[in-house]
Amino acid sequence: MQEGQWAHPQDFDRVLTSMCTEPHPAAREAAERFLATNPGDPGTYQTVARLEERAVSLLGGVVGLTNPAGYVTSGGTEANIQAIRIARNRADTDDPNVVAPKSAHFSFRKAAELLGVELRTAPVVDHRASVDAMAELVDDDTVALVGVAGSTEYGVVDPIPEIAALASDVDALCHVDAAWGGFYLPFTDFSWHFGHADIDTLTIDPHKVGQAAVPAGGLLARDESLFDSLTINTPYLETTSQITLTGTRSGAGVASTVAAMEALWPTGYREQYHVSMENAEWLADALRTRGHDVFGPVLPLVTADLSVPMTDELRERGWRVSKTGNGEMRIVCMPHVTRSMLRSFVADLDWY
Ligand code: 0PR
Repeated sequence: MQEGQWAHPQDFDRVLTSMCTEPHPAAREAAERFLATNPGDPGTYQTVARLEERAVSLLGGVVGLTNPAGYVTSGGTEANIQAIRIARNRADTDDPNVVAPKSAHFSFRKAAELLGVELRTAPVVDHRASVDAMAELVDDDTVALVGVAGSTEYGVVDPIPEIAALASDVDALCHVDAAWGGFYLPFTDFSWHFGHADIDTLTIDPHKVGQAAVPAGGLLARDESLFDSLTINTPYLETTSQITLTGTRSGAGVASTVAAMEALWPTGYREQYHVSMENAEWLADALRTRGHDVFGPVLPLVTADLSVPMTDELRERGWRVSKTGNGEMRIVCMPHVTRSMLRSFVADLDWY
């Protein structure tokens, strides 16, 4: 591991697909310091347990909660699974279903399969959830409605207040997936969090736009009692119960979340939002000028109808690019994506 191909991880300088990014230097340093700590055993690892409380409090400030409940998960997948688990465990039905837009992340399919919940997906309009279409799918066995704030493929924001109102009409919980969008959205006019709508749980991932180390996801709830139905007894630990999905957890993720957020919230994240959004707008213009059909940016993410051979050629040249389910090229303007990177990307497109 000292030398050769394993000595260094990949550079980010041609990565246009990832929703992870270079951690903030303070996050990197904190992650290393807390590598051998386990927030899954807070009785023994008390320092990291206190840091997790700090992380939840900082995350609460981002998502409009004055008295936040939650924990640092292994990522958006765990947070989404746990949110659906809460909804399923609280509801009084043998045949639970969850209603989500088709654009919801595939982690909800994992949740449905694991939890024995039917996932009903509603058509979208312009890539956004249609509340009318969701309303057609709800019934007495609906335990949760999902809205996405910053969708994986197109970066759009669903009408969260309307989805929350529909959830409350059918006595279901409302979960918002802001795993990717959560650190960009505070600087927009969108209604997406606990302060804007009557939502119950929310996913926001520090290891994405939050610039913490991997793994660090976040699950927040409007009230601590929502976690009651997840309690599992842990008789031989100093703390005698757990509400998390995994047992041993990453102290590095927790510590780096606090370090990144203390360094960046709110000024650094605000600047990053503006830089990333301007980059995405610049790229969208450059692609439109070249005759491509472009969607976005709503948040810093652009899709365009680039041909498959073109995508293959770009990959040959080292660009990490991916495609949507509809075959469009998708470019995620994460903090590591700079204007000069995009200029050289467009220059390679012009060569083609
Ligand atoms: N919710 C949304 C809206 C997401 O975009 C993602 C992941 C998740 C939940 C799940 O989060 P975790 O992957 O943390 O469990 N979206 C990206 C995707 O699936 C994740 C990703 C990140 C993929 C970095 C590649 C990569 O290099 O495309």
